[in-house]
Formats: sequence, structure tokens, C-alpha cells
Amino acid sequence: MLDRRQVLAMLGTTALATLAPTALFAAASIKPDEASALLVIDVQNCFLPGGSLAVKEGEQVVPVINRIAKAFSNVVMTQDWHTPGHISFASVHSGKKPFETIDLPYGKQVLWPDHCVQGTDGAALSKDLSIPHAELIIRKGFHKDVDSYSAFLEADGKTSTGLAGYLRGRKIKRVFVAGLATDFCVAWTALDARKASFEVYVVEDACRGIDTQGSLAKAWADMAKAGVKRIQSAEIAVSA
Ligand code: VGL
Ligand code: ZN
Repeated sequence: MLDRRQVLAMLGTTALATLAPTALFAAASIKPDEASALLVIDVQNCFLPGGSLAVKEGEQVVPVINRIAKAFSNVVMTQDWHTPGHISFASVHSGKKPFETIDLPYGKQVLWPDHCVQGTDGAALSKDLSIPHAELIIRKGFHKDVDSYSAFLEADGKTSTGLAGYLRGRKIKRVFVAGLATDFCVAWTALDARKASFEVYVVEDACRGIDTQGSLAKAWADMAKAGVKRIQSAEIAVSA
């Protein structure tokens, strides 16, 4: 006869055996392969504390990105790279303030404080990024009259940055997007990556948003509708 203690012990073992595999392995179940690339979007001084367009908690993405980058053999970084007097700057539109919008030939444009001017310290990548194996830095937004949130296509919707061609040339099929800001450059990059037929993951805790006029909720809704997968950094397998 089994006594009560033995029965409980057996149940405990069974319960553990049932739960353990999920608990141990489901957490880090995504393994980036040779056909995967991490896109690190705009982790630049202007978007970090003290910067001219600082994103709340923006600095918190850096250690997360440094950690997951180790799981990728392909890492591409981007830099927002504007001319002085860029059309996206509120300062060049008289009577306009940052975060207001205007209509431009290519559509609605949010106006920003001056930021990420070519060659300035604000446009430099964070010195705390530690991804020596990053293989490409793509600069965007360098045409004075056109903005470019997306790392793939400028805001006119037709001028290519060349990134899709690069990734296809390297036989990349899957992109993981991280960085700043979730609701602008990260989201537009993820959406254009879907349009270019890549499988797309956005690593939520490796991003932070600006969130102006409902932009963050809209970005997540648009991304979900486009088939972008929303994941957490803990789901990516990173070996020690
Ligand atoms: C960005 C606003 C203006 C971004 C760039 O990196 O998300 N946002 N320029
Ligand atoms: Zn910009």
C-alpha cells in the first residue's frame, strides 16, 4: 500500500515531468540561424537621455540589444542621418512646433526637434553598444526634402535605401528588429520588411517608443495586421 506521502511525492514528480520541458525550453525557443539578421535601429545619442529627441527609457534597450546580438551572425545597424535644415525639423517651418504635423507632397509628416544631423555627436551611435560583429551600417533620411523612418524605403514610399537588396544578396530570410523608436523607425522598418517578404520579428523589450498622438498603439496594431511577430528578448536563444 502507498501512503499519502508517497502518493503526493509521485504526483509531484509527474507534475514536474509534465511542466519542466515547457518551463525550461519554451522561454528561449527562437534560434536565429544563418538566414536571420538583427536590425538595430537608430540607437543614437539624440534618441537617448540628454539627446534632442530623447525617447523615454531609451537607454534601457542597449544592454538587451548587446545581449541578443550575440545570437546573430548577421547584424545591421541604422543611423538616422539628416541634413542641417532637414524637412522633418519643426525649426524650418515657420510657426510650427515639434510634434505638430504638416502635409508634404509624400503625405503627412510629424515635425521633430532638430536631431541626428550628419556628422554631429547627436547622430553618433551610442558608445555603450557593443556589437563588434555588426556588418553594415545603413544611413537614412539624408535627402533634405524627404524623411525616412524605414530602413528600407524613404517616406516617399519609393526611394530604396538598398537594404532589401543587401539582405537578399546575403540570403537573409528573417529579420529581427530592435532599437528606437518602436512607433516610428522600428515600426516602419518592420512593415516595409514584411512588404519585401521577409519574416519579421520585433523584439518588444529591446525597443522603446515616442508615443505621440496614439502612435505607439497604432504601430503595434499595424504591425500585427501585417504579420509582424511581437516577441520578447527572453524568447531568443543566446548561448552563454
Ligand atoms: C525617429 C523620429 C524622427 C526614429 C527618427 O528613429 O524613430 N523618430 N526621426
Ligand atoms: Zn529623424
